[in-house]
Amino acid sequence: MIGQIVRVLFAFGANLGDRGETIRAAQRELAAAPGIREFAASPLRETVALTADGPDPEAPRYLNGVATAETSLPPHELLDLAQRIEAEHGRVRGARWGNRTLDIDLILYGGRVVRDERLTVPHPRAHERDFVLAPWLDLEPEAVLMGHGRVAALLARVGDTTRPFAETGHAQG
Ligand code: A4P
Ligand code: MG
Repeated sequence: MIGQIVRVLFAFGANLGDRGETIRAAQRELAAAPGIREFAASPLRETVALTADGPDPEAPRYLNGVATAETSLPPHELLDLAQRIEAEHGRVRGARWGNRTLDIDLILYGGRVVRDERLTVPHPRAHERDFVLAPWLDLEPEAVLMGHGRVAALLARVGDTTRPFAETGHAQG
């Protein structure tokens, strides 16, 4: 059977452990998974933790990044895969928006809208988060977020508090 090929956008976040190594390892696993191809990851950015009470400069900082890919997997199978990889990297589900070793969110699944108890796509908060928009803009300067417009304009509106992160052992482009 020939499945439909859909373009997707993932977002990655980590603020515990070896953040960069965890995100890069998770991305390698995703890129190698059956049903995923053309995987391309952004540079990572260091960001202030956004908690349920707002930005917390005292909390461990996050590294955040995004990646695009093409997939033949249905959206819920992609979520299963992402959650399996989160669990392998020691993700413990505690408080909402609490510290974590790895978070993988599905931001876009082609042009599809999905809204059920497990999955909301497009991700409902992506348009207001510099830690999603800034690395996305690094990867795709002309990117457009379905329903919200150009990523460059969205980032200008929310303001960019992220900082580039120099990865050790990461080849320069
Ligand atoms: N779920 C629904 N839609 C999606 C989706 N599009 N992608 C469900 C992934 N999961 C989705 O997520 C809870 C449930 O959301 C999942 O079981 C899945 O079925 P979770 O990862 O267990 O919990 P969470 O991530 O704490 O919750 P939530 O509401 O998704 O949080 P957000 O909005 O992802 O925010 N600050 C910085 N600087 N950087 C960050 O990356 N991340 C968060 C989490 C908070 N603060 C942050 C960052
Ligand atoms: Mg999440």
